[in-house]
Amino acid sequence: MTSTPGPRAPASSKPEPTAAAQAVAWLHTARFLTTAPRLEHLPATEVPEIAFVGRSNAGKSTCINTLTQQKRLAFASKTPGRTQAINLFALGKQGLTDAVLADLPGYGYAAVPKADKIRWQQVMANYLVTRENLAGVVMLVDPRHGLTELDEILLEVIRPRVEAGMKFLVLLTKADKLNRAEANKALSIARLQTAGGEVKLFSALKKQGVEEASLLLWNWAHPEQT
Ligand SMILES: Nc1nc2c(ncn2[C@@H]2O[C@H](COP(=O)(O)OP(=O)(O)OP(=O)(O)O)[C@@H](O)[C@H]2O)c(=O)[nH]1
Ligand SMILES: [Mg+2]
Repeated sequence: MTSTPGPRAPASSKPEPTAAAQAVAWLHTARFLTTAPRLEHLPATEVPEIAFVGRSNAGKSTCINTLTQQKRLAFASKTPGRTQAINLFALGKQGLTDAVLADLPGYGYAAVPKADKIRWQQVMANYLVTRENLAGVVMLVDPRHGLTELDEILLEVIRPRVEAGMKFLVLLTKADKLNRAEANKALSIARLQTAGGEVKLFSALKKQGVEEASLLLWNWAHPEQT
């Protein structure tokens, strides 16, 4: 991203940290806020909220841990379906919350009973349609699986909000498992499938895409300063 300036450096005689470095430092302030088994248990928030959505096991919780540089803020696991509630994390320096990250349960995990699956799809859809302060959605896709049917449904659910100005980013996760040709192919297919939306490669293992994603999130949460 070269077009949108990032966080402003504080006035000081020290060399100014880059916008990306400040965005990364801002994400590191993340702390657990609350967990809600159902939508109606989620507290209303006053600040911009950024939700991480995607198929079960896509790497949402790992992505949050990587972006916030914390090992176990969000629960990541080899077992799909690990995140079963909506978990909120507060962001902001000096204990002042200026944004919230939401780790949502993954969808599409085969072993989940059908009734639970449908319930969760409804919770997700409700959240994405009704959550008032939702400023942006990060959709995580494992490019080795491509977009699943549920990803497509979710895209349709959020399309009106994206058209109304909500921010949207697709992260192709586990990019460390792709070679360069596969990565380029995955990028172009995802760009087509998301109608030209913003798509980036991400690897928690190699810390690929961390600065870019951090800057975007900072900009989403501070539109008045960008
Ligand atoms: N190689 C590699 N593995 C990753 C990466 N990100 C996540 N994983 C692995 O993928 C598995 C699932 O990661 P999670 O972060 O728990 O996935 P999730 O999307 O939160 O899953 P649910 O909570 O079930 O929806 C774990 O074994 C992670 O270690 C990555 O960038 N590279
Ligand atoms: Mg998770």
